[in-house]
Amino acid sequence: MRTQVGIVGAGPAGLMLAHLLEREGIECVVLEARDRPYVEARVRAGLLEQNTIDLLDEVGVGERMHREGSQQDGVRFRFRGRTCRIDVHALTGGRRTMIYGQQEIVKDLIGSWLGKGGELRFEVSGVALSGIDGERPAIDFVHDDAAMRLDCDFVAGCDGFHGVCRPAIPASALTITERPLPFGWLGILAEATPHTDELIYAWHEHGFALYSFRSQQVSRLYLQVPADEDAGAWSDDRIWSELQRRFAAEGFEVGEGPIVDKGVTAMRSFVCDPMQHGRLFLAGDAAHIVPPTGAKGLNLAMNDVRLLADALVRHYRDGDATGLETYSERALRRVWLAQDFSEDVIRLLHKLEGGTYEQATQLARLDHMFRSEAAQRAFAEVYAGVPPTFDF
Ligand code: FAS
Ligand code: PHB
Repeated sequence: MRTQVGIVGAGPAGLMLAHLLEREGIECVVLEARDRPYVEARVRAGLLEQNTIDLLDEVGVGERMHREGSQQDGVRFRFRGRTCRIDVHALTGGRRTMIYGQQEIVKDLIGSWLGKGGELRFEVSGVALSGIDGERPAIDFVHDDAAMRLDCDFVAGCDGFHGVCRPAIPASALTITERPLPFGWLGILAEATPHTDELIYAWHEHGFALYSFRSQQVSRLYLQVPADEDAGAWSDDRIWSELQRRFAAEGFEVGEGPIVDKGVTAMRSFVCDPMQHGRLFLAGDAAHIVPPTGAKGLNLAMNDVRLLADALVRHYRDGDATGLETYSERALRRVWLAQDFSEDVIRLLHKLEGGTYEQATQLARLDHMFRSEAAQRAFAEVYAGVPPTFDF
């Protein structure tokens, strides 16, 4: 097979890149290791920045998001029975966020891509890259028991953290920065009516908690737990009583219901620099992992492919290589800002060492956030996603 851009991975990054290239007349083929039902059922992110909302609209797959998603004009902090609401919409000149499950985005992008006759091979195996240092990279893979080769001009490594693309780059060519974090999140999906219409980030002596949701019938909640915690050690009753404790406030109760999914997500930060080697360009989790504390993982993946698509268009349309040459540096600028923001939410709301000094400084910052419009504006700007002009 032959194409212009070979895309490995049909997650949010790979599928969005395919749409952005196709609309500019650039050919591409997407190769995915898993089957369609699996990738469309994988529960992950849920909070979309304004930039991601705009990108989904731009490529024409935003309709169901606006119909079924929950537009968020603000976000709330809960601590010691007090609630501080940050009016993100007002403080950012009209930008906002959206609650819409990542698996729904993947469903919309796959449906749209196949609907327009886009090339997407599910259940490929043995993916191996060659020639990425030269002008004619190729991707070897097996599909339907047949060995195949995809010749291309560029390879987009959108195959996530455990993919094969980043490891295809010689370790000596990369600087890897990694920081494991000393806690995890116990996340649940419950058939329970959410008792909030905006996200609540909670500070509690016992540790952090997050109240999110997926619809008026489905709640998504998280509890800070030790990194090696076994989700099996948490009965449903224990989960609900701990959530009630951490969100406690006058006249407020967490809405309970059958828990349909629960699991512990380990937390770490990981950055691979550069995000490019020869004709191989990495995007999304293939190049970086941010702890979900700032809800930036999915949004960074979308941002990477927006920059990469723009760079590839300038290459093919204008013969201008500057976009490709500066892609990694520009993408990493936003990656590091997201790392800092995610770390900030950890420092502000998570129990690390514990003890008086940590608690008192956290509560002082929360109290200041409560009283200072400047502090709220600074948080709101990055929370909603700094505008795309930041990347140029
Ligand atoms: P993905 O991992 O989504 O997609 C990569 C694709 O490549 C997968 O479909 C995989 O099957 C495929 N692939 C892998 N190896 C391959 C191979 N050899 N050949 C072919 N295909 C291959 N982010 C947030 O912003 N907010 C959150 O709340 C949040 N929660 C999360 C919860 C969990 C449990 C996890 C794991 C992540 C969470 N994230 C969250 C981060 C998450 O959303 C990622 O940032 C996002 O999935 C990144 O998208 P991609 O880079 O497309 O990678
Ligand atoms: C979610 O809705 O799953 C979610 C929202 C915000 C986060 C993390 C997860 O920071």
